[in-house]
Amino acid sequence: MPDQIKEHALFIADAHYPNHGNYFLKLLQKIENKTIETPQLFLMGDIFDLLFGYNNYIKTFSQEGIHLLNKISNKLEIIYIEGNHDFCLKEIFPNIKVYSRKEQPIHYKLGIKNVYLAHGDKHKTGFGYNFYSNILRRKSTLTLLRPFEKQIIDHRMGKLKVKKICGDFINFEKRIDAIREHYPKDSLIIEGHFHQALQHKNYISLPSLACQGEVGVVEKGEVVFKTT
Ligand SMILES: [Mn+2]
Repeated sequence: MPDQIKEHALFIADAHYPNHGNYFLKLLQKIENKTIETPQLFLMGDIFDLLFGYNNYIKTFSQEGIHLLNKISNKLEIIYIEGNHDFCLKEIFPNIKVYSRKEQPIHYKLGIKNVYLAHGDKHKTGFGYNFYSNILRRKSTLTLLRPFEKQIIDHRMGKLKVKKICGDFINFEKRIDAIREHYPKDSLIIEGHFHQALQHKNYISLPSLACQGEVGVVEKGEVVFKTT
């Protein structure tokens, strides 16, 4: 039996911390000091602009966020769905339920409705993307790259910092319909990744915390978008 998504559960997606604002850190502080109360926190991927396990240098960019998230995870149920910018996270967050791209979608229930959660880069990404992400998201690759880590990571971080991550997605409904084909018609699909903040039929494209400054909140059994 799938777990329930609880009333007042919080969905955070695509914060791209720390390169695209510190909304994420502010939000964590509000959860920690109980300004925001939630029984369940879903992190929907690309929360960090670049973070992966088996590497100490990459953690230095996001230390405050990592530390606070770990602290909160001692007393709050947190589900972390990895994105294409944050992966191999199980070793960084021992008290968080972390799901890799391979393990997605995650099946939950919202009332009697079946809900499928994924970051959003699972389907319709093509061979190149799958090849690249399968190789990259591996402990062996990350270990192998370690001697060059500073150059590679500094270079990547520099590019990510100036990358334009907000904007409209052309033909988005067509893309959504292609994703919807992989799921039962009467289910609800919730994803991040596209930064669009909209619902199309049974598909919810969560707001990006970095772009819209909003999160998803469950109110009276429905997911609504709210500024934090
Ligand atoms: Mn993404």
